[in-house]
Amino acid sequence: MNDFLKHFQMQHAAVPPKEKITKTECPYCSVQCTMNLHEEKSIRVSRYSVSPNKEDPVTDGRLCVKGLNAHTHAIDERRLKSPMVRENGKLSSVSWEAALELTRIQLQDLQNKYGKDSIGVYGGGSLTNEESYLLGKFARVALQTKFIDYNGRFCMSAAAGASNLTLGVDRGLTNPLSEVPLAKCIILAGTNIAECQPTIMQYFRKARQDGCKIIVIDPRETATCAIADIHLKVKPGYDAALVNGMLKVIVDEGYVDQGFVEQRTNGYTELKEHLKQVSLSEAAALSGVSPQLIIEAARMYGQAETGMVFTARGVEQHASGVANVRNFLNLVLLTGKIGRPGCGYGAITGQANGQGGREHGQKADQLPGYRLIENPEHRAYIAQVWGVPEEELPRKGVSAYEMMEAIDRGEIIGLIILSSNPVVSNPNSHLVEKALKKLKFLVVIDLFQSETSKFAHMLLPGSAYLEDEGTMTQLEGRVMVRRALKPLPGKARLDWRILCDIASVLGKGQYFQYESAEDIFNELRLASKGGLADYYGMTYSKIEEQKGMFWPCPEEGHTGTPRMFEDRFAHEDGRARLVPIQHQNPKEVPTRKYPLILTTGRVLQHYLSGVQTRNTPELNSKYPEPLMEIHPDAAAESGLVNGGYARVTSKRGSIRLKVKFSQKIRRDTVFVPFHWGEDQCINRLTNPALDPMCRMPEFKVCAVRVEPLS
Ligand SMILES: Nc1nc2c(c(=O)[nH]1)N[C@H]1C(S)=C(S)[C@@H](COP(=O)(O)OP(=O)(O)OC[C@H]3O[C@@H](n4cnc5c(=O)[nH]c(N)nc54)[C@H](O)[C@@H]3O)O[C@H]1N2
Ligand SMILES: Nc1nc2c(c(=O)[nH]1)N[C@H]1C(S)=C(S)[C@@H](COP(=O)(O)OP(=O)(O)OC[C@H]3O[C@@H](n4cnc5c(=O)[nH]c(N)nc54)[C@H](O)[C@@H]3O)O[C@H]1N2
Ligand code: SF4
Ligand SMILES: [Mo]
Repeated sequence: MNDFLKHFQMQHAAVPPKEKITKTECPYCSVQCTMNLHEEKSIRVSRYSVSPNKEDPVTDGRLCVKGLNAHTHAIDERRLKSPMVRENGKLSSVSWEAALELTRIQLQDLQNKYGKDSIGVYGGGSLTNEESYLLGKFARVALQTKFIDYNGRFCMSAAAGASNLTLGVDRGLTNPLSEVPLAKCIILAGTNIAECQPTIMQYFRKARQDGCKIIVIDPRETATCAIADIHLKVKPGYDAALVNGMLKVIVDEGYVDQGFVEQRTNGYTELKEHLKQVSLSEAAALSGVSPQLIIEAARMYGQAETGMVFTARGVEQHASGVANVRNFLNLVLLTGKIGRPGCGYGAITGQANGQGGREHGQKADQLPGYRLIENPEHRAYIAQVWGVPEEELPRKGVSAYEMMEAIDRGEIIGLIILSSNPVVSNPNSHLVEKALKKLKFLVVIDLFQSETSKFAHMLLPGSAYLEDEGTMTQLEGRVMVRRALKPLPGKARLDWRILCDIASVLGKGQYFQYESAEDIFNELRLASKGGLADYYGMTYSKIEEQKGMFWPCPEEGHTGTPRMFEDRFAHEDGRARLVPIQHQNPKEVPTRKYPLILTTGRVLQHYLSGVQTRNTPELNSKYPEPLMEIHPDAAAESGLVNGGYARVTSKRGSIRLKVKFSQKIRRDTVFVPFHWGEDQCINRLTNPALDPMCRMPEFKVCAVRVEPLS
């Protein structure tokens, strides 16, 4: 060994790498697990790893495999590090000044020629509350366009619609998770918690240990079924029919909480009349669940002293999504199981900030704090907070997929996408690709190149969770502060700064003067004041002290609202609405040509459109391509072999998928996860039929045919 090397090694031995430990929150699902990020700094490189945070208020330090690897994508070398502009089909790096100047020219030119509404804005549920709020303000004030919507339209809109109609307000869980173990019967409908919110399974396991009965409703025997006492293997699209059967048993066998129904609800007479027409045998025939099991499940829930009902996308992502959820809420209300410990409802929120992202104005019809853009008082209040004339605020626009249709028709000509990958996540993605190609100006603000950025004229490098500070509202309605831990890579900028920068070149800078995310939060507090989702009483320091605060929190001295609806519902008369739900068939049912039902969803290792998790080797290696789950009997009929490939075809398209036999799925149904793009994108096949009220697409049912491929 030469002297230099010896010297070098001794130096190294003398200076052990320095470790810095900081707290952050997972960027993926709605549980928002907190964790410790370890940075080991040696001379040239930093090494990062993650350890559980035992002081987490919800998970006692549990993390799932996605959380354990979440930092990998954020520190990846392939992150976007400079603005890029497409010239002659190729993206090349430009300075921020050039990118912003080009953006100004393009946006002003299009708006001068085609009107303010020729530009659309499309957001996402991974954004902080501050950014979701700012994006809404950016569309209405900087661009003055009515066209803004976001990916949460595909996620929470049906549950939100149902909760608003029935309860008067939409907050994902009406009770904190800590009350789950107090429930004596729990219904989990279309929610696969074991794979999608794994770190909260402990609450359900604890409930079960304490004697709670658990009913799972899902066309597949999922990992969540491991805790089920009863599994109702419902036919996709037939939940409302199944619940009508359960409601009938509850009324006929006397499990109705008469006092609660009289004092706290409207509509019982109409519901009772409607249930007279329902026959148990028809409910069973439609839903594919035997009458005995329907009766057993209804008795289990009806007789329990306390109970909770949870729904997620399995029930909600249908053209009848609002009606489906309202029928589950009928169950909750008829039995008086809400507003007390261990009694409540929960729509299990999906994205990191799926809850906050739907409250502060990135939805087409909405202003901050759940205010409505068509309500004159709401408009006047927000116009005053923003310092603009009320008449200048645009009216309501259209939902996410309808924006794609408007682009296809040539009504929207320029689009800014912040934190979403619509080419993979919209239904009927052929139309989306066709539409995006027609845009004269598409700006994508992302961390990586994506299936959507292929169509971008300009690609701007945004911020990942480790760099971006702000608040996130997790599934319980608990607002948390996430601190920034790392500098941005290269020339990337904070997402909210990018919006302020664009506003500034458009001459609207005076409305977007913020020094920090906290500044934006303080404006959001005021904008939400007096609204249903009221954050006025929260501050960063109070939130941190209390380890999160539940909204509504209307005054400065207020400590937040963990349990909702103890005395009254949010409708003006304080009462919840019972409502008769007529079962409706899915918009597409199997035929001779398309004999199977396709349903879609998630797997543990991947997240949404997959851009982040497919770029994480530890996750991608465990589940590298989409698998089509099919029952061996159905597969045999079509000549498919396990591990072989199949062509899967719907009316809208056809893709090639690897086949995975599963005894756990219904014989009439195949399941495909949606985390992949291009030739593996299952949304090339899905049906864009929309719910008439909330505009949720029917991701969970369409008709397909499967054929073997060599
Ligand atoms: N690993 C992982 N976790 C995630 C995500 C992710 O991408 N990956 N995404 C996050 C987001 S944004 C969301 S929205 C949530 C989603 O969380 P979930 O809604 O739990 O996830 P999905 O897999 O879409 O659907 C849940 C279940 O619905 C069932 N299902 C299908 N059709 C029907 C039906 O007609 N009726 C009933 N009752 N069930 C049906 C499916 O078999 C599936 O098991 O997960 C969050 N967590
Ligand atoms: N068939 C089918 N389709 C579905 C569903 C289904 O169950 N079945 N589920 C629907 C649901 S519930 C959802 S939520 C949608 C989600 O659909 P998408 O919004 O398309 O999903 P994401 O993968 O979250 O897209 C996020 C994009 O933004 C980037 N990104 C992530 N974080 C940040 C950030 O902080 N800043 C910036 N600038 N960029 C960021 C990522 O790299 C990625 O490219 O998909 C829907 N589509
Ligand atoms: S459960 Fe959700 S928030 Fe927690 S580590 Fe896993 S993906 Fe992240
Ligand atoms: Mo979602």
